[in-house]
Amino acid sequence: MLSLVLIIIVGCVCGATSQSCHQGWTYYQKSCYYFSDITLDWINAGAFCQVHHSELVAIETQAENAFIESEVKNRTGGYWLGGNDSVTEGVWEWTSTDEVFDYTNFGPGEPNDSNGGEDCLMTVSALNGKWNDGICSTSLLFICERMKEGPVIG
Ligand SMILES: *[C@@H]1O[C@H](CO)[C@@H](O)[C@H](O)[C@H]1NC(C)=O
Ligand SMILES: *[C@@H]1O[C@H](CO)[C@@H](O)[C@H](O)[C@H]1NC(C)=O
Ligand SMILES: *[C@@H]1O[C@H](CO)[C@@H](O)[C@H](O)[C@H]1NC(C)=O
Ligand SMILES: [Ca+2]
Ligand SMILES: [Ca+2]
Ligand SMILES: [Ca+2]
Repeated sequence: MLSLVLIIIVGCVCGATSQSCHQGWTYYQKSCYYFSDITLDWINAGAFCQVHHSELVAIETQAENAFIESEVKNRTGGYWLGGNDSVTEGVWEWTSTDEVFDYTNFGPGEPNDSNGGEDCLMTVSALNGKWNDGICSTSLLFICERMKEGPVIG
C-alpha cells in the first residue's frame, strides 16, 4: 500500500503523457522536450537538464529528429544534444542511455573533429537541423528530454 502511494506521488515509470509535460515543455511521443533560451557549455547544459529531471536530448529515430528539426528550424543558433565522442574518438554515444548511435543525421563533412577538439553533439538551425560535432566548452542553447513522468514539483 505504501509503495503504491509512493508510485502515485513520485510518478509512474511509464512514458510521459501530453498532460504530464510542464509549462514551457513540448510533448512528443512519450517525452517532454525543453528548448532553452539560455546558453551553457555542454557539461552545464546537461547539469541544467538534470536539475529539471531530464537529460540532454537523445535523438534516436528519424521521426524524433524530424520533430526536433521542425522546432529548431523556427529558431536561430546551435543547440547542444546529449551525445559525445569523448570516451573514444569517433564513437558517438548518447549520454542518457550510454548507447552508441544507431540513427545519425550529421551534416555534410561532419563530424570532422576540427583541430582534434570537437567531441560534443549539436544541431544547427542554419543546417536545417543537421548535426555537427562542436567544442564542448562553447556556450550554446540546448534541448532537454524528459522521458518519464516526473514528480509533480520541478
Ligand atoms: C514554425 O513557424 C511557422 C511560421 O510562423 C509556423 O506556422 C509553424 O507552426 C512553426 N512550427 C513550430 C514547430 O513551431
Ligand atoms: C560523454 O559520454 C559518455 C558516455 O555516454 C559519458 O559517460 C560522459 O559522462 C560524457 N561526458 C563527457 C564529458 O565525457
Ligand atoms: C569542421 O566543423 C566546424 C564546425 O564544428 C566548421 O566550422 C569547420 O569549418 C569544419 N572544418 C572543415 C575543414 O570542414
Ligand atoms: Ca529521445
Ligand atoms: Ca571528436
Ligand atoms: Ca564539426
